[in-house]
Amino acid sequence: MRRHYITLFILCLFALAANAQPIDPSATRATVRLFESLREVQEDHILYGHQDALSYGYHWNEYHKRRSDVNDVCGDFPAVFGWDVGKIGQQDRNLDKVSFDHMRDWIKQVYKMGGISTISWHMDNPLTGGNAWDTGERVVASILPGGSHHELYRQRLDAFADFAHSLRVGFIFKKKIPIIFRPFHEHTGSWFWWGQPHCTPEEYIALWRYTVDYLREERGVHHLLYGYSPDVFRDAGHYLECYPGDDYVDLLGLDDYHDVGDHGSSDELVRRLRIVAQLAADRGKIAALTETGSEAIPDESWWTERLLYPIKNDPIASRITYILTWRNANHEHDRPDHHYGPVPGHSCVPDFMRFYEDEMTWFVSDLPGIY
Ligand code: BMA
Repeated sequence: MRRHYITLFILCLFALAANAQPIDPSATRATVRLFESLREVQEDHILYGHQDALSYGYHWNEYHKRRSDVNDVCGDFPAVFGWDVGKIGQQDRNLDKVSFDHMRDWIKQVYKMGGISTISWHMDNPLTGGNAWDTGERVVASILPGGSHHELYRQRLDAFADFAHSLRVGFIFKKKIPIIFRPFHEHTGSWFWWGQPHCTPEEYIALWRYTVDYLREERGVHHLLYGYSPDVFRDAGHYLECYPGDDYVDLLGLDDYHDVGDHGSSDELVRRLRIVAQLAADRGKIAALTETGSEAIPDESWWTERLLYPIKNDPIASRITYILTWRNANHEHDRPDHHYGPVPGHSCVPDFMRFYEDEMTWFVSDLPGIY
């Protein structure tokens, strides 16, 4: 008898998981397909992603339609491409000088290649006019409905909604390009104005829910999957402290540079990813390592020994759908070695090739039709 109950319980879990769908009941077909494809991928593969992959690379920033350091190294493109809309609606280039017009073209290019785009937002501080790292004031309360700077926040959301609506392909029947949208990331850290020390969990959750509701209901944006991506956290309770709820999140992420850096341990990365992947599985969501990397990659075996093998060897952590490493800055004066992806000729390339050739990692050419 007991065995029947257990079987029934497992079947119910499968049924629940099979019914998993994006939080937006009006999500476009392609968005639903992306969500489903990512849930299928998680069974056996991990997609590789790179921030600003097409925009510029280490020591180059002239415009190319389809150039990336990753492709220069291994002959394939990432499966996931990260973009950032910091300064949207304020100027025609983002905070890293990427033109929004070019970004739109590249996002279309990614879609045509069969890849996936994800957007983060290093949003300037609406209260002080400083940047995302300007944490001086209690900003979140001021931009919630009724707050002194709510109107300005809405204008920012309008600028983002306009950009999102412009991401479409096709001639007569235009199709919107699905995007994994990852606002207010790394809030368990103290460096951004939306970070945990600068607002209460209630305020953070209210801001998140307002943002989703506004984009969905007021602006009719129905091609986003919403990603929640704290920085390192202690335990499941801490991870969920600012969680906006299952009706507001599609993807449970983790931004973790700490555990893969000089003073971290991959065991801790795996411990945290197990928590994230398990929470996601329980809720019918997707899990991902939404940001990571080792600046300038001094460890020649970083890609496999520090990142891939520890994750791959764990049955729960390996259920994440993608790993995104941060950008390869274009040799900026103040940060000459600010790169997290591979670079031709770099000492990590042989190990990156092992990462690339591993049957678990998927690049864009490995992707089946995901939309
Ligand atoms: C940070 C750094 C900054 C950059 C920001 C947004 O981690 O790479 O130089 O401006 O991300 O891309």
